[in-house]
Amino acid sequence: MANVLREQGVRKGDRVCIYLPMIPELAVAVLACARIGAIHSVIFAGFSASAVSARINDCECKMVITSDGGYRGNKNIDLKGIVDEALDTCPSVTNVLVVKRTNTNVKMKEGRDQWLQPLLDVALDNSVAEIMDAEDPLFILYTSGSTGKPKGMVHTTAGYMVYTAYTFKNVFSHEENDIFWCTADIGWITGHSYILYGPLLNGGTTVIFEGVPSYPDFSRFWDIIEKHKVTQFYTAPTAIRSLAKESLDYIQKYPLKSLKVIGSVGEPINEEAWHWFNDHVGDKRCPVVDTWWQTETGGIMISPIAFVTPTKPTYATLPLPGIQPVLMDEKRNEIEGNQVVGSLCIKFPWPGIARTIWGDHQRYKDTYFSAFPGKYFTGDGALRDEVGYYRITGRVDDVVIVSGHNLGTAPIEDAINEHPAVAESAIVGFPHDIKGNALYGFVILKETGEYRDRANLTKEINQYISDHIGPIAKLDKIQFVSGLPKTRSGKIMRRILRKIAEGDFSNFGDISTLLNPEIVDEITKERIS
Ligand code: 7RM
Repeated sequence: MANVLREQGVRKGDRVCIYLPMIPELAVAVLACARIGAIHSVIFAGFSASAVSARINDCECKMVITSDGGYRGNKNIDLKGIVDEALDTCPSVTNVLVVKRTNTNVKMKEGRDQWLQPLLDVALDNSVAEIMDAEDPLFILYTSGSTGKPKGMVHTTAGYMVYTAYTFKNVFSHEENDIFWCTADIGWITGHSYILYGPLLNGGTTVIFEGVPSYPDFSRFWDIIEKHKVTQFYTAPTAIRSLAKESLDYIQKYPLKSLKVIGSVGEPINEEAWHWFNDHVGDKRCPVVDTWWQTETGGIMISPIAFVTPTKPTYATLPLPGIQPVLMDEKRNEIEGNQVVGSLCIKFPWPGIARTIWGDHQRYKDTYFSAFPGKYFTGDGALRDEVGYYRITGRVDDVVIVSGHNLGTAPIEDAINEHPAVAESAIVGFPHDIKGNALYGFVILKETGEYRDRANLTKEINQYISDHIGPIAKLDKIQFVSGLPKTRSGKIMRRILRKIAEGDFSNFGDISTLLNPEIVDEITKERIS
């Protein structure tokens, strides 16, 4: 593959965008770029044509690697068609390589598009690795920006690889012959770092899964763990919650004895989900590593080290050796001591930190280094408990001030999720004449049917909040919904919910990164005024 890329004129420093489903060719394309010093930019194969074209134009890649199609559950996605549409507005792209996956009929543009396999068939099978400087870019990855233009985070050859290798080996206690499975998509940083680079740099075996946890049924994950004797299983709270609301029969059929360590990433894991994961997946025997990190950090920053750090539900626990987190107050002072809350910053750089935003170094400085001068600002809030363990409470912008009280929406959601009828919830603030802000809750119910009486349920949910947090955190409005607007990486797009709660339907901004844009209409129609 490296030879094919060189043959097609790709050179060190050139950008190559990769828009592929979770097939081996995706890993091969990424690694081939790394070998020849080309900067890969993987675009998640669920992004729309306009999102693809925005990313291509930002990094001005020469080449796109895609496929005739991809499967998602029982759906067939026309990836090549999406690329064709995107490329109408992408003058930098001269070359498109197409992997055959679904045997869908696609249009091939003369002089631009070629099938990959015939090129591989005639390529030489030895290729000299390009010599790189430690600080040469390895890849660009766009963050699923909740506002504005996506940010192309730039990671470097040495720093990123050192950091992913180090964190992978230690956090997951990786040993020879382990079978590591991270359920993320390679289109996200979690897939880059812990499907590809981390495991492979350690000579490990990594599972690539093309599919969804619910197809053909809710046993899929457990079936794969059993089939491949997976030793470390790394997934997201959103997946855990979606499986926890189904019958236990789906998981109890599987002994899952091969598992040694289980991990969570992507958002705060609520208490109920943590226990379900620990009890039913880890069998109370596997350490749960709740790993906090970001696209920008390259690898895991705050996390238990399996078999070393005692775990605590909902806590990411301690920074990894070499990482120095600090909590800051509104006056930009460092908060000392324990049992405190603040904005999470990192005091000193580490090997895996993103070096810049592609083409916009000023934006990089403004976004990460200006709120708290001299420190890297994560955008997250955290608390430090009595022994110095960290719990990430969510984005700092998810704080709502109600009657002068700072309320984090995440702990309120935790409380609601404890209610036996609730599957998932999201809370936002909306302007209120007296309190300044009040709280609006969007709640998904489990499909048990026990709780038909919505008015009663509303009272009970507020009672839960009262009991867990205090009456101040009670919700003014509760709307029962069938889903929440989520980005493709499972993050709730709260700015949309905030607008709906406010009653402002004029401009939801860019919703092209939503997995389920249709839900926005449903929620808007049934809004409680
Ligand atoms: C790896 C990844 C980053 C944001 C981050 C947090 C949230 C991630 C956790 C978490 C609580 C965790 N990269 N986040 N992991 N919050 N506990 N273990 O997700 O760039 O896509 O997102 O995700 O808010 O700032 S990301």
